[in-house]
Amino acid sequence: MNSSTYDEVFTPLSVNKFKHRARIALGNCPKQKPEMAQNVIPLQREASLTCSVEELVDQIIGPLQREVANLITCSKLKLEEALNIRSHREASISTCDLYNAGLATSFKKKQVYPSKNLKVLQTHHEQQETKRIPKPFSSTKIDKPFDICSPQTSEDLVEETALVLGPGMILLKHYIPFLEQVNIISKCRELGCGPGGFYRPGYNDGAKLHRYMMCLGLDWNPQTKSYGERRCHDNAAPPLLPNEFISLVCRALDHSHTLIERNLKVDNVNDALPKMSPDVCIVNFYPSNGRVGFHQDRYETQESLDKRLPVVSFSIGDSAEFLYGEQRDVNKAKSVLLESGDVLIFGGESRHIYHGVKAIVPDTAPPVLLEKTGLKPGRLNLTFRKY
Ligand SMILES: O=C(O)CCC(=O)C(=O)O
Repeated sequence: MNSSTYDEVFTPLSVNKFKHRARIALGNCPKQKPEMAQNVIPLQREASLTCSVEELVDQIIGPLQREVANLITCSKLKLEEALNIRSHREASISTCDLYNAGLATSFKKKQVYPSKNLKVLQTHHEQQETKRIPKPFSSTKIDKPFDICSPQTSEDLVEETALVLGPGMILLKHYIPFLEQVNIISKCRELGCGPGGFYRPGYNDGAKLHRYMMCLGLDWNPQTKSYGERRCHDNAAPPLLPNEFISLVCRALDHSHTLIERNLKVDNVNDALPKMSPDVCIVNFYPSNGRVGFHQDRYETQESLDKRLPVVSFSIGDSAEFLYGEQRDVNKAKSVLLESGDVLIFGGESRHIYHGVKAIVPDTAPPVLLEKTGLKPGRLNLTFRKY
């Protein structure tokens, strides 16, 4: 046996320990508990009777050595792949990437993937453990260490990415951290249950919108398509826009600027996507059958529209099928799924895109979010603008 290759990777079990285990496998160890003997595979027990303990040890180490050598090659390739992907993104490699790439970050931990031959030497307890260890060649992914807590942040659940849907139109996937989603829901609930809170807008002909609505900053009247200081139906003043909402919008815009500067060749990032600090927000709650027709947002002040200041939209809860397009014809619209934690931004050249929510996808909200907040089935949307 070539022990140097083997020693580079992990400390081998001592021959004595192997001998001890081999005796257990052969069923002749006086200390062996009866239930352990039941786990010995009969075929291997017979085979092992025909050779010495030392030969048995060699039979075990040989395949193990090959597997370890394969594991190192496989891990190196995966690490290179991970580094390449990351260098394209100009970001540093994370623990998560290393795990996804199939390589544990802690090289101190020696992980052994037992070969089939080793199974015969395992105690009952070890066999149970082995069942949970992924085999390196059946999957490229190595499990993360066990987390004793449930995922508490959106980063734990999903990876944050960004999509450019058009000029000045960016979708920040899973951007809002879990705890901020929780805070947004609880703030919207608090405001929504007070004066100027959620109601279901209707038209003079009796038709009702397919969503509940609350305005912040200024009231938006869907029937007259105009902003005002007070709501027509109950004269309530809309609640003020909470500072934490404004900060999150500004953060998302700053982040988008950085992404545009790094990844897109634009002469002036401020032209591509002008920055703004919102002063109005429409909070929509879509039940499972909620929707909003294909429309343009063009009722803010002329200054805001001329500057093509962006619309920033947060999605929380169930996912939505969002349609958007340059033309009024909904049949020519593109579709994108907006999930909990997503931030959609459209400003600059995309400020006047047509858009709408075709459908809510039921039961797609993260269960932990529902458990934590008690949010009803449906989707919460906050759409921010500069009036
Ligand atoms: O819910 C959405 O994502 C869109 C809302 C919207 O278009 C609006 O409030 O004008």
